[in-house]
Amino acid sequence: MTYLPKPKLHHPDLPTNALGHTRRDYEGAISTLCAGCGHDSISAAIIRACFELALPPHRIAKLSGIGCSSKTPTYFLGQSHGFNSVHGRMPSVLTGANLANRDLIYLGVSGDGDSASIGLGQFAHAIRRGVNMTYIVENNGVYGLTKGQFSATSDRGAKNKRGVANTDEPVDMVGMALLLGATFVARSFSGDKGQLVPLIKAALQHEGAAFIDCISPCVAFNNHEGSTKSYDYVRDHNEIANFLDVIEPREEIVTDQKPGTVEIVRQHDGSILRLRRLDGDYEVTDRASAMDFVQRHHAAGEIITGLIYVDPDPVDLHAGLGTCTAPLNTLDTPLLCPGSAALEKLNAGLR
Ligand SMILES: Cc1ncc(C[n+]2csc(CCOP(=O)(O)OP(=O)(O)O)c2C)c(N)n1
Ligand code: SF4
Ligand SMILES: [Mg+2]
Repeated sequence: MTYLPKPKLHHPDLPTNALGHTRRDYEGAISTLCAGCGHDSISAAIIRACFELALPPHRIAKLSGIGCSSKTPTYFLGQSHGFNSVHGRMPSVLTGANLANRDLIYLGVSGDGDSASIGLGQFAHAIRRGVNMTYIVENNGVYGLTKGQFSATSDRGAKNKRGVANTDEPVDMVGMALLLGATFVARSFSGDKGQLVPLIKAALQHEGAAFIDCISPCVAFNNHEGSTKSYDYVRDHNEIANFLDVIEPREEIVTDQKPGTVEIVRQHDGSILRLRRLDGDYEVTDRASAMDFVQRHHAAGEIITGLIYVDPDPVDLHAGLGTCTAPLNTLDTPLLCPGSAALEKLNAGLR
């Protein structure tokens, strides 16, 4: 059995959000992943972020590819739209859905194999087109579902469970996302929910291509000594660049930090990102210096986590294409089929 529904009963005093929903209203089926898998912590962070933002579940569309990571949408947002696509093909399905109905909030969930190996081309084009989405890669450096082969994000020299070292250079998803023009780029760790939840909240409110590379240890195949995606390794090499608070437009910004250590970024939708810098003297809105910062730390063997880059004024795919603002399924026949005179006029304009 692969689908275990959760019992509906819950404590009557559970806190509710602005919509009157409890956290339980954002859950899905019971997870069938291995106990301790990082992916389950990411599902919990997504549930918390959507609950705290009081997003209407029916306005969210969750899409994934194939893999343990891509199974996770079954375990959260059980009242939202869902589409489990083919291995590596989630980005094009999400792009199509977004073009047809821009009114939904798009959440793409993928794995490092799904996005950096078979799906690298799809990932690249969805990001460079600026599809308005939150794209989370649950990065464990292996193909977990097919029993632990190295994926394209596995570091050169990292050892598999049998002690064999990887000989290939890794694909750095954060570096790729920055290069491809993502307007929101972050990295986090499934073991740090305090960092991950605000990043997901900010990404969901970002009106452009938001990418989060979330390191998510695979306890079955990649959590041993010699792995660079294990809980211990990531904890020892995690260099936290900043802490993020997401402030709703109506809230007051209060800061007791020294000038220069706090950066305020107002996103297009009015939400405010308050960044407390721990490391790095670069501007989070400067793509070139963000790339330099990530590369320098990568060369030193450190894993930078936090909000790495944000463009507060993104241009999304719809703005670029000048598409109509209404979802296509709401257009009526006269609009969809305006008659031969309108067609003649259109054709004349193209001659
Ligand atoms: C076209 C195709 N090729 C290969 C597979 C076999 N396959 C299933 S999942 C997977 C890798 C999944 O790895 P990842 O995306 O990292 O997810 P994880 O299980 O690690 O979370 C592969 C190769 C497949 N299902 N379809
Ligand atoms: S095999 Fe790895 S990735 Fe898959 S559920 Fe188990 S721990 Fe998670
Ligand atoms: Mg994987």
